[in-house]
Amino acid sequence: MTQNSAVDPVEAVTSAFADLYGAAPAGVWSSPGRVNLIGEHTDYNNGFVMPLAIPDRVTVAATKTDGRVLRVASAQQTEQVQIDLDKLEPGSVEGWGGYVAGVAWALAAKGASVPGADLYLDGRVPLGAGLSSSAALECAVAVALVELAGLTEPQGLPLAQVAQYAENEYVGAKTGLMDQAASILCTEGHALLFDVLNLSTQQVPFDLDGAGLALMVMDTKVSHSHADGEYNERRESCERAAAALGVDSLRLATVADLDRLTDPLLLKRARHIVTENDRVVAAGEAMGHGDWAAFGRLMDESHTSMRDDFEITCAEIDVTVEVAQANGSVGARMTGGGFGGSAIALVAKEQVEAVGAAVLAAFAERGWNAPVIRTMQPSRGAGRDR
Ligand code: GAF
Repeated sequence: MTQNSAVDPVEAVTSAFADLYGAAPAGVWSSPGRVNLIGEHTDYNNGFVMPLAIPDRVTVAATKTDGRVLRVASAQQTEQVQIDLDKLEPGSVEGWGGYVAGVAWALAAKGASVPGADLYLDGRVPLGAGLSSSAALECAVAVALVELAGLTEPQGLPLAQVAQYAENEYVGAKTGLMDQAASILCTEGHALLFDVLNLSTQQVPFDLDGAGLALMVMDTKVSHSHADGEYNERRESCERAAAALGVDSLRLATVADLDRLTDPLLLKRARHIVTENDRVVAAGEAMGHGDWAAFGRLMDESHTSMRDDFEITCAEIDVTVEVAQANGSVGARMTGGGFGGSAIALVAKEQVEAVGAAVLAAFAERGWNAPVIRTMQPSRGAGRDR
């Protein structure tokens, strides 16, 4: 994916739309990627997560048409996709267009009357970086189509659930609700504490500048091809562990229950989920009190649990985290589904350069491609931009 970051995305899609379709768009909408601060693989176990929206977004210019077709073009793709709204069924459109088709299909499945439309997309969430580019795409299209359809519902969490339904049932990726909820619900300057069991959310103020901190996001540029299979395997292991414990989901299990698991692998998988849920709750409290030392310790412990119990990290991610920790990070961990992607580190502002240089040096020493290292602020969720 190319990142045309020199040009404002709203201007970029507005002019590209006009060039392609011959008139200005009716509107422009966008939705962000996310980093998850803590709470990994807990969402599909009905647990707790704590993501924030990143500044990278997918932006879409769109206009309703009279036909029954979605015409979709993208700044990052050479081919235009045409989606026949009357012939949608799971998997009928493959590749990137499948996420757009999936959202139209999911909205229709929930009773919405989706109109024909012309769309022009600009996706600036890097692909394969563990920053949730697919949810950003789904949610940008979802907010645009709902408004073009003249609907006031679904909005908020129900709209995130529509986007998740598209991903689960149309695209066929059995992911949890975190990424879509983050993309729709996050607000600037806050982390989102989300309880998936009760579908309750809390916006926790996350004032990095006020605390003298920076959030480093380090994209290792590694994305392992077996990641989807491993993700599904972890999900199944969690379901088996919950069944063995006689609970609906691991959210309802406690550390004391773990002794009853006789399969050593299921024990490790379940231990990650049960302890991670406790860590997210504790992290929410620590952030609320501005106790950054405690928050950072929980990040470090989360990483160890992902590495040793859930076994979803990889060498490049572990080295990134270890180097950040060795260079004075407040806390560091992998973010996202795993097997590559990005690590995050909470770092005193004056340490950012030293941590970044040390990570780059560690990668160079090992002959690995350089990671992309940035700092990010908690940003706004999905919405209309023009
Ligand atoms: C991916 C999934 F899409 C999320 O639902 C979540 O499970 C995450 O991996 C791991 O926490 O981003």
